[in-house]
Amino acid sequence: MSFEASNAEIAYCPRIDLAVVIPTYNERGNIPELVARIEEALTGLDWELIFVDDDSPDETAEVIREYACRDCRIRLIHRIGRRGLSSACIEGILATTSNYVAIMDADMQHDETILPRMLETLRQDSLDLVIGTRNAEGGSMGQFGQARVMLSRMGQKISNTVCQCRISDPMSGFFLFNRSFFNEVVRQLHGGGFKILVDMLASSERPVRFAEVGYTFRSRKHGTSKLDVNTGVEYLFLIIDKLTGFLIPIRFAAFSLVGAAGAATHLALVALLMFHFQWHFMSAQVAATFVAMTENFFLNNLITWRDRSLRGLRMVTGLFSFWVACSFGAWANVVVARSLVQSGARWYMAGIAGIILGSVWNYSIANLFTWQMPKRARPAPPLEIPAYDSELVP
Ligand SMILES: Nc1nc2c(ncn2[C@@H]2O[C@H](COP(=O)(O)OP(=O)(O)OP(=O)(O)O)[C@@H](O)[C@H]2O)c(=O)[nH]1
Ligand SMILES: [Mg+2]
Repeated sequence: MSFEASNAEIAYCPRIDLAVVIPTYNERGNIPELVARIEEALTGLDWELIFVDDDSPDETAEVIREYACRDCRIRLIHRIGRRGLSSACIEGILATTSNYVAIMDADMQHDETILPRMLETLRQDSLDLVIGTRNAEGGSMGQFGQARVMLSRMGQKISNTVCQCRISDPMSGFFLFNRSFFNEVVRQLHGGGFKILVDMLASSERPVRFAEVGYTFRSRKHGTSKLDVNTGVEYLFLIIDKLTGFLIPIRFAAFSLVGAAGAATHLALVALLMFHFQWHFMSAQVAATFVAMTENFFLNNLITWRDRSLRGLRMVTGLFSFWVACSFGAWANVVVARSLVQSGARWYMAGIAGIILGSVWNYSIANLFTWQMPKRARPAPPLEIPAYDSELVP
């Protein structure tokens, strides 16, 4: 069948003025009001709303699916075995055909009523990006606590090291952009963490044409914030990634740094046990190995695999599997180093080869087994979906 013929069979394909991509994780309480607010704010425009949910335990996806069944402008991308705000946004953006795309949060902190103005500004001035800002004229941090304001300012200063332009609110998660700009940067995106705007700005190879529209940041309506220590670590990883230009795989770099900390602990402990407590070398070595492996497990749980962090019973089983994996790694390290020395290699080259092999082994096994993505089994509470009375819904 020719392309023309198959084209002719497509009877109607509505033009979309604006796609709004909303990442969600445990936001079921916010969905009904959010949908109603966006529908009201975008009256007169042809829009679509794309939710990207990471299999929220509170079954946010089921609530969204109910809306999507009743209104074809509402769509759901339900990701299983994946986590991450930025990667969810990227997937949502790639799923729409709209030339103009907005990103906003589900918790109603972003003021949806400025979306039409943002779109108009972008179109009129042929810009790449329009950012909803809390730090310029017409904007405010609202009820945001002092500590969070300081944190946001710090993040803003750090972002200046990688961004191509000076914007007043790079920490904003509320912005609207032209698809052609996204296409330019998409292959350079880091894609991890929370700060997709910084990622996009830092990935551009030319100065970005942007404008800012002020708004007052509101308080979260329902649910809880997903911001935690990990978010800060992920932000630093994004910055390092942008500064080093993808040279280092971030998770492996974190694993290696944790490993280096473990090696330091190991050596210090062996010295302490031998020279202060008069232990025999082998006993000191065994004790120090277990302490270092345990320290590494907890640091990796906190930093390296922060997105799959183990808790409760899974933490205990994870620790055992990590011990087993690392014991094999240590064994492989010694065997390889010994056979290299026996075949004439210098001791330090053999040592380095053993360490590399052991580390890659430990990393792979930990990634595959200890911190594998969990399967969700917990049933969510029953759904209570309010009536949806859009005039436009058939
Ligand atoms: N799909 C997906 N969405 C996420 C993930 N983490 C957070 N989100 C969503 O991203 C948006 C922003 O998350 P928030 O927890 O509100 O973070 P924040 O706005 O930076 O922080 P607060 O000011 O404390 O609310 C919300 O809509 C979350 O539901 C994730 O791992 N996957
Ligand atoms: Mg929020």
